[in-house]
Amino acid sequence: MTAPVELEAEGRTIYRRPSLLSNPTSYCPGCGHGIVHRLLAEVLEELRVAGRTLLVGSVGCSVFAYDYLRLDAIESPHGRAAAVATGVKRYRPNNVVFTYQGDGDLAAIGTAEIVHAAARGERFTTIFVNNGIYGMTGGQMAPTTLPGQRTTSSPSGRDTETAGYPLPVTEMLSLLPGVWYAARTSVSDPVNVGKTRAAIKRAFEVQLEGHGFSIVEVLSTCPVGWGMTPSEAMHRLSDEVMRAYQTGTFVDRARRIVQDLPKPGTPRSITEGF
Ligand SMILES: Cc1ncc(C[n+]2csc(CCOP(=O)(O)OP(=O)(O)O)c2C)c(N)n1
Repeated sequence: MTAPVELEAEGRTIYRRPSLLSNPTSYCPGCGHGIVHRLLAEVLEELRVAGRTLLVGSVGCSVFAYDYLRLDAIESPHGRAAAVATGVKRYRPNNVVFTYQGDGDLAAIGTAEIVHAAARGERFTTIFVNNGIYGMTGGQMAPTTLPGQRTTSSPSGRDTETAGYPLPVTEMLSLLPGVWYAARTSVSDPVNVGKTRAAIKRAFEVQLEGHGFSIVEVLSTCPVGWGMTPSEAMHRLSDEVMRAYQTGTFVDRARRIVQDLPKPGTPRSITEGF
């Protein structure tokens, strides 16, 4: 069934599907990727840059972005999106270039690529969808999995003795001077979806202003991988996940915002939260 392009209630338009978004998607019910796709479509339409935007796809459920966003796209091998985007943006500096990556792709196999692209201050944007798990391959533990979280490869829960603590990628990258914008948001409810939209827009503005690397990490859901209903997954995201991962803008150098990163002992900090 094709969803309506526009919905009205009481004479008002309450939903309009962005023209950049094709429909329907094949994501599982309750998956956050569809929400992030819509926000990307809205923002790129609003900024009027869709015609010169190039999406660098990755591997994982995130890969379907190139099916659902009517943008030019290039696919990269698992983890290598930041390296591919580096080449594309350097060769075509007038294009708006972004990578769309999951946490398995960006924070595991692709760690080196993202860290070095950020360190070099490459002038592209990364949309990093963190659902704390390898979604596409069946729900294995990722570097972002919370301590104690059961996954198919940590059936008794992530043991920090052997598997360490989750990687706070965006805080780590925000320390690098080449990183001009770094924020973490969530799709847990309409208010946070709105904040995610604002962060995605700001990240692209930073690129359009000609500055260095920009990244938005979006805390998201994987109900099937988490073994939950869509509604349970949304509750887990707003309770457990958002308690562990601080949201907000860590750095926006063009606006001279450099947030003090949480120190151990600070409530909701990246260490205490876990
Ligand atoms: C080189 C290589 N290694 C492993 C895989 C298998 N693989 C496909 S998707 C994936 C995990 C993706 O997880 P994530 O990036 O978190 O995305 P999600 O599916 O959760 O959106 C893996 C390991 C692969 N395709 N290529």
